[in-house]
Amino acid sequence: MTGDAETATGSGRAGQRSSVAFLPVVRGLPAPGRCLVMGVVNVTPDSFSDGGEWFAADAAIARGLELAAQGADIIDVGGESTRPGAGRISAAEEMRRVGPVITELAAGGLTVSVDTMRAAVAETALGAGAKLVNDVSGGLADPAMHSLIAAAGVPYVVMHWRGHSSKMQDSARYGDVVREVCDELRQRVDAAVGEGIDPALIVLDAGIGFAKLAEHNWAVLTRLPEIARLGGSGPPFPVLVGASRKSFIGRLLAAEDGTPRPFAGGDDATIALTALTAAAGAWCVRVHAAAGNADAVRVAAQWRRAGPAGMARQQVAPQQVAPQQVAPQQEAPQPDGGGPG
Ligand code: PMM
Repeated sequence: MTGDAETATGSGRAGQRSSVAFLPVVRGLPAPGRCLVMGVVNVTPDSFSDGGEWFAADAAIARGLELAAQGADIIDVGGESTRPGAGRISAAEEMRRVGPVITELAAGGLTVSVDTMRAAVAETALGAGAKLVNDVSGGLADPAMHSLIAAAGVPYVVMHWRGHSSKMQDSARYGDVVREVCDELRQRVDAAVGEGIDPALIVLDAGIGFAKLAEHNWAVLTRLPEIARLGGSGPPFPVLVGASRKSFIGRLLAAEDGTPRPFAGGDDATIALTALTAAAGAWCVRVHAAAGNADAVRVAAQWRRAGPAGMARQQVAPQQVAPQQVAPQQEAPQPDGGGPG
């Protein structure tokens, strides 16, 4: 483990330093100048959040297209459920589930990510047109993952993870959850960079609901800027937030008798979290329903532009805010298309 976030970031991320008004840009992915919306398509019979609704390939493809039409910038396709207590499926079955869905969505011009912990599945997905690998284990589940990502040169989500779903909630024990999440993420980032992954292609995720109780989820959600800098003072990594429909929302919104709100009944609260986390600088939110979240990220972008940090940035001469200062070798942020007011 290194003692400083700068160690892992090294020269590759120099210049990706951003003020609160800047959003990181990840090479090869959409850069609309606001927090991105990642729509979830779980090609599983048993995911907690959508209960197998998109298990058939044609239903999953239709859902991906629908999410994109509702404003999702990226479609995240996963074949293995990670709900607490879930067992594993074979790699062959995982590929069978996600392969045709990714092929079809990518062929349709959508930006697709694959949600997998397996290098072999990631490789198949990249071959089918996926542009981003979303690894909830940050490389812990499959030692071949980092070298595959390094060779492919694609963006890579490193999530905080303490073990497979079958017993991950046993590990939901922390003294200082934010510090421990930062330390453990830093180890994964160092391992990834050590295997040749470009730090500019790494996205961090604190792993909401993964080995975390409600109090842990709220702590990390409210301290995203610290997570982005891995608890140090180096440049921030882009941060992905996956809070959508998770059980801590259902518990917050429980009925008077304590019965948790069913998962789909958490969509409005998810939108509220999207607005809050996007305003705090999240790079992307991973959600099950796109439309309201697509509105929320636009509200948050305007909030950031209109706020003191955004105003200060507008007062700086243009040559002082050249795109390279935001993200070298990457696209300049583009306006979101929304006018003033
Ligand atoms: N959560 C789930 C699955 N994949 N990926 C990332 N990066 N972050 C998450 O929080 C995350 C994930 C589990 O939720 P789901 O069953 O609703 O997809």
